[in-house]
Amino acid sequence: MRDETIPTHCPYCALQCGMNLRPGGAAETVVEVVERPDFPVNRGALCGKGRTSPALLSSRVRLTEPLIRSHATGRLEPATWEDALRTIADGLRRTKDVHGPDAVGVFGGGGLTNEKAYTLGKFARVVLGTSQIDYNGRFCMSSAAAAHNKAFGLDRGLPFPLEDIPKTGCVILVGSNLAETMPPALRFLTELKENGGTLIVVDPRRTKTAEQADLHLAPRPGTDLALALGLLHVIVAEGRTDEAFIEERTSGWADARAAAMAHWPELVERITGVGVPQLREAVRMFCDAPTGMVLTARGPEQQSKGTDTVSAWINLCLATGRAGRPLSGYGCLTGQGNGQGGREHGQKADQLPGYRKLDDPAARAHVAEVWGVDPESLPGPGRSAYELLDALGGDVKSLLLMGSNPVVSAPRAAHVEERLKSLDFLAVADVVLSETAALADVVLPVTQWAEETGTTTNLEGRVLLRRRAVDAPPGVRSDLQVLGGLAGLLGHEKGFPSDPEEVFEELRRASAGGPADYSGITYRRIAEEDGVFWPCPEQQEPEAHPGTPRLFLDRFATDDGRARFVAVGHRPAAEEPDAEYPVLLTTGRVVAQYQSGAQTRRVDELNAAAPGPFVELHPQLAERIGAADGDPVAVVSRRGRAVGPARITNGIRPDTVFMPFHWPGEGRVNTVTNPALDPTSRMPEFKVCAVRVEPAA
Ligand SMILES: Nc1nc2c(c(=O)[nH]1)N[C@H]1C(S)=C(S)[C@@H](COP(=O)(O)OP(=O)(O)OC[C@H]3O[C@@H](n4cnc5c(=O)[nH]c(N)nc54)[C@H](O)[C@@H]3O)O[C@H]1N2
Ligand SMILES: Nc1nc2c(c(=O)[nH]1)N[C@H]1C(S)=C(S)[C@@H](COP(=O)(O)OP(=O)(O)OC[C@H]3O[C@@H](n4cnc5c(=O)[nH]c(N)nc54)[C@H](O)[C@@H]3O)O[C@H]1N2
Ligand code: SF4
Ligand SMILES: [Mo]
Repeated sequence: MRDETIPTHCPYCALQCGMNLRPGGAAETVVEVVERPDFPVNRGALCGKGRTSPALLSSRVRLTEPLIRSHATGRLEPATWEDALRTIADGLRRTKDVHGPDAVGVFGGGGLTNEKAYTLGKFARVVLGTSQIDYNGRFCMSSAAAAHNKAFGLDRGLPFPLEDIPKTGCVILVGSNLAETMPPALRFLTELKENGGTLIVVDPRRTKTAEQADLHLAPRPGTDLALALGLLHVIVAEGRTDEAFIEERTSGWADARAAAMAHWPELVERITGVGVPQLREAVRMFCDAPTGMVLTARGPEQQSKGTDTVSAWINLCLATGRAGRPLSGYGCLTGQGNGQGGREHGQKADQLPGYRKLDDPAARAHVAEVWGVDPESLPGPGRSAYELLDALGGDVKSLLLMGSNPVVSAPRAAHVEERLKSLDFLAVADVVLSETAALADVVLPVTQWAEETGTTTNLEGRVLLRRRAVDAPPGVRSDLQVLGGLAGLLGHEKGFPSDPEEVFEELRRASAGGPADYSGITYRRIAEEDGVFWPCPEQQEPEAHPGTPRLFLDRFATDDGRARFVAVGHRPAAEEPDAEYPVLLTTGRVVAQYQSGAQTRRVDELNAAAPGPFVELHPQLAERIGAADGDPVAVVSRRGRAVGPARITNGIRPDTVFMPFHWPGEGRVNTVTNPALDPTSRMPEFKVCAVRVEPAA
């Protein structure tokens, strides 16, 4: 252990708050977190998860030795690294020999560093030769990514730094509860209002975030597309479009306009439940301000029409000239620690590093050269995350999983659990024995953020350096060591270094010239500059490229430089309420738990704050089913049932119930959710399905 204070970033969400780590601290942790006020994103502030993150470094709660499932007992038993890696290599090779390379699957995560995501994608394509790789980011921001690419020719979550938000005139925040999901970012909204700006929040629930709004619109879950189209209709009808901007900077307006004009405010009121006066008020607020932003998060995106929904919100920005200009634009608030970088460097089914397309011959040639392989040897695009999980035990027989816990977090989770159990072979690398790791044939204990160095790219597109601050416990290895070890056993001695900086240097070359160009970024620059925004192509000294905090100010990243309107029309959710399942279920998060809870459920302070699931429902619905506050309530869909205590509140629509998804067992809401997929992004419909709500006697 070193004794200086080491600047680094939080292991959890996409805000990637800066923190300092100092050796020592509470008895059960090896480091303590100290404020890092100089980092501009959070200026020292941390939520409870970041503050308590060192608790997970303690060996009391984590895995510290490899485990192999014993044939004799059926249980996971401690094993040596040598045996564990050999068992995995044998398992994957056997599947490949008997059933071909595409029978081996790989599943990654948006929490993995850039170096890990890059190496995992390379490992799948080069060592295994499989097309069957995807990751949990598909469940997260894929709809926004798809809409970004369509409209702007480039997908970076935010086209501007967070510090621009307080300076704009009006923000429409759609389906983001950032007061709970990124608490230090709430400051940007508070400052917006202090500066005289206005805030509109769109959420079926009156969340802590919605409480901050000047105007709260509470649509029925799954109707954001109609809402955005209705607003655009009013904008056109009231003559509030920016014709000069449309003419100079965009294409496709005529069709998008015609599509929006079919969505009369009265029709939109019927679909969404948001009144016409509120629609007009929202348009007035947004268009009266000289500048404006629309920010979306999982609410409108995790729908079977998430891509079209985001396109509709982008259309609204383009039609009003709120894009491609200072202090205006559309942005998506990406979620996971490396939700941005994790979607750029090749763990996605259709992707090569640098956000290149796997089916683009020039991209294949470039990356194949960096990898020293024949472009012909690279497989084509594979299945999306849910489709891959659904195929387990079918034509995908073995799986290597790193950085996700789908038993809790995947839609239709009981089915996914059963698919995982039907595999010939499952290997999981994790820091804890997650519900998914507990099903594995081999479990590998890996190092954590404070024990390893690596880069992440936060929701602003800012590439950051997490630094190693402490030694890992003996018995634990890094994900890069794991992949390098397996590659060696599978005949690839070279090309899989375990030193993160060495991997990053290769990633720079692989990304050079691609949409997400990191070639001008080095560990040293990141350290000196509070992070570097991509794209940052390599240029000759002394004029290094400064990085790109703000995108699209001169031109969009399309071939002709114009942003593209996409003509979209409303359609219902994949599953609408009926007599048998009359209520809408939506799902999301609470402040003290993270994702599947694999990590945060092991931290005492967080567990005390959020000990278990609950069912949020309106007093009218509670009365109709005869439930009092705290009574166990069952939420039942065509896929299964989840139970939690009733939490009765006026802050939710009477036709909707809400459950957070952080827990396994009978409170696992993903037993209930609908895996209906968006046709473009293949995002599952986590945010709306039809359910019955009843006392769980
Ligand atoms: N505490 C905590 N913070 C986290 C995470 C966590 O698990 N816990 N996860 C991180 C990750 S990976 C992500 S992706 C982000 C997610 O961050 P958010 O998107 O803020 O989180 P959610 O709670 O999933 O959804 C946001 C809101 O969408 C609303 N909503 C539900 N249905 C609809 C709908 O149909 N339309 C609209 N407009 N809104 C709807 C919900 O009521 C909810 O308040 O958070 C990140 N931060
Ligand atoms: N109903 C419903 N379901 C949802 C959502 C929702 O809103 N509603 N949101 C979806 C979204 S946006 C997301 S992002 C997913 C997230 O859901 P998951 O993919 O399950 O995400 P985590 O719980 O973060 O799982 C990460 C796992 O990897 C481990 N881990 C952490 N860091 C590392 C590392 O560096 N290496 C390795 N090998 N392991 C590591 C953790 O211990 C944990 O077990 O859930 C989705 N599921
Ligand atoms: S807001 Fe996100 S990055 Fe910041 S401390 Fe909390 S979990 Fe960590
Ligand atoms: Mo996410």
